[in-house]
Amino acid sequence: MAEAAASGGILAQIGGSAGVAGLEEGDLPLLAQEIRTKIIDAVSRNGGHLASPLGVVELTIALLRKFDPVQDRIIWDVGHQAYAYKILTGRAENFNTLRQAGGISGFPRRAESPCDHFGTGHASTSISAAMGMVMAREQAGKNHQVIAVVGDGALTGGMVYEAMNHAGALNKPLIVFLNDNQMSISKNVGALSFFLSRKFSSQWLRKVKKEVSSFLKSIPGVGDDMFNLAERSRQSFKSFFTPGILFEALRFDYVGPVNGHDFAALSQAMDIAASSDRPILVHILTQKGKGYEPAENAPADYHGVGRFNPATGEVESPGANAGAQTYTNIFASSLCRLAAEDDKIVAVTAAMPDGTGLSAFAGAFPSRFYDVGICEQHAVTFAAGLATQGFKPVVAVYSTFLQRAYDQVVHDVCLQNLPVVFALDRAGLVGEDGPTHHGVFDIAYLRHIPHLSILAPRDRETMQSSLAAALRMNSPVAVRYPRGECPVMDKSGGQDVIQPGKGAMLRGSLENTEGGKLVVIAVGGMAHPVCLAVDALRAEEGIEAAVFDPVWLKPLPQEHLLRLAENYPKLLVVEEHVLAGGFGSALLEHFNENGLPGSCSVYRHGLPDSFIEHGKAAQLRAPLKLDVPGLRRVIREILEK
Ligand SMILES: Cc1ncc(C[n+]2csc(CCOP(=O)(O)OP(=O)(O)O)c2C)c(N)n1
Repeated sequence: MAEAAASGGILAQIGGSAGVAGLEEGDLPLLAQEIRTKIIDAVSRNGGHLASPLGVVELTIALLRKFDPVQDRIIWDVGHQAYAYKILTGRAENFNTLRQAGGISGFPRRAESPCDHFGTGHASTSISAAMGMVMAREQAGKNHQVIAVVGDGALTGGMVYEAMNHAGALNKPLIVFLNDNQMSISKNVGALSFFLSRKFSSQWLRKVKKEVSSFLKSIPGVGDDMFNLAERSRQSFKSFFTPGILFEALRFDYVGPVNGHDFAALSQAMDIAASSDRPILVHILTQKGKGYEPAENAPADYHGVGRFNPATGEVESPGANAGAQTYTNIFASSLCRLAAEDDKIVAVTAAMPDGTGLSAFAGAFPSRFYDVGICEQHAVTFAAGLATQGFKPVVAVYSTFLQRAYDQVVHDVCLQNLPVVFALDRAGLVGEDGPTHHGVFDIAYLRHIPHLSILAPRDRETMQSSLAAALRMNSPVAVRYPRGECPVMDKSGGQDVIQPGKGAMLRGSLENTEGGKLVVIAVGGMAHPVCLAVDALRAEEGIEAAVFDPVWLKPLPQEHLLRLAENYPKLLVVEEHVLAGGFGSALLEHFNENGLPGSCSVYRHGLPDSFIEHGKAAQLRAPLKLDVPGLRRVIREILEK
């Protein structure tokens, strides 16, 4: 392979995973280096996950030397770390299209390759899916391997234990590789992370050893013998208390920890795993960001990054919008301001302190901040518990991740009418992370729940006042806001959100004194592009349309809506959310129940009944007509109807 390396690299020569098995061990470090270069190159151009994929390069190579990615079923938990896997399973050539519209997805996808056996994106699902595949294999009498690769962060999600509990009882061959880098996105949290990193070992073990020893010695007659036996036992106190005991209690065999960057150790671990006839967990230690200094030094910053200079690691500033305030920033600063005045406000995140902006709160109010790990279900019920005791919890969570805590929202929070505020970030299209991460279902999965109010701020001012209004309510409230820059808009909305069920007229008037034919009802972040579209239509085409922002998606601003329906011939709802069950649906239901003035027609514009692919948010919005030019066309078309 030395020649191969000379003639364009090992990667170019091996042509896929089959070639990896044939390589000599001496060639593997060079292959790992080439893969890292390819990952850094693609991510520096397109943005994406970096530190996690870099950490599993050797593990991926070792996996593919032992297992067949088509016949065997390899499942990557979360899936953001599977870049090397993609490169080695037929996607090296177009890997540079990573996360681009029409290009390689940032996550495993069944439609993308026969080697992607299960689509992932949300954490902690891999062992459950693997268990389904294990039992399907048993039903079919086949003998391929089923393998889940799961991070220590994903191990903080309860589904992992539900699946292991099941696996341990069924006792069929299943391989779990625990990729332990001691990091979730930020530093991993929880008792388990202490356990895995053996932080309990020194002081705690000495104490346990002392106590157990004196207990054994104190047993009359046999105590000394038992103590000597324990001392001589194959398992010393220290090795007895390995991370293995947790998994062994769930009836998994445990192997490890194994150095995840040492090919010889990994190869041995693969052999042991492959020869197991029952559930086995192999504990692999890896370093997040391995092989790229900036990511090794700041793994949380390089968990997910925008475009950057690969030579220096310096992340590109986003051009003209550099320094722009995002909805997340406004949420973070508003929350800190409100919390300074009210010590009952506490904040909860499910492993996303940076993404949700709660790091600022954590710094200012460390004793009132809780990172519970990647467990949205627990986060919600935990907040419910806090609320029963007089606290005002704010659960900051991405719209897409709250999906998995639906029952906790219904049963634990809303049924008991507890004052929990859900700060729903990333509501709408998120861009390159794609369909697993778009937050386009939350209005539908929340608005039918009794007691719950929903606010959708449109700009900086309403963002601040919405959070304040939500915290004043003595009941559950969701505040949904999109990813990205939070505009400053000319209509002051500060007054509008103080009273539930009152919206704001942004262009035109409720009475339609202008005599317009159409009012656009723009939900949350859509208000800004809708106003730009309406302003352009007026200035450039002489077309008149009004704009109303409901602010409150629930309770509906009924009185305002009725006046609009009485005064305008056409109502058009615009929302970056699926049409089914969205705000437009709510409006139609309302008018169906309460009567729509005969002269008025209602139109809806939002997302179709399909999953939206990955790509730059602007590229996704254009064909959906959710950008300014598209909105202009939609408004014009409806006016012409
Ligand atoms: C249900 C859910 N909540 C939150 C996230 C956001 N998220 C993506 S990766 C990640 C950390 C995963 O840590 P780990 O499993 O240890 O993988 P690593 O990145 O360290 O390789 C989190 C919290 C998610 N993907 N799914």
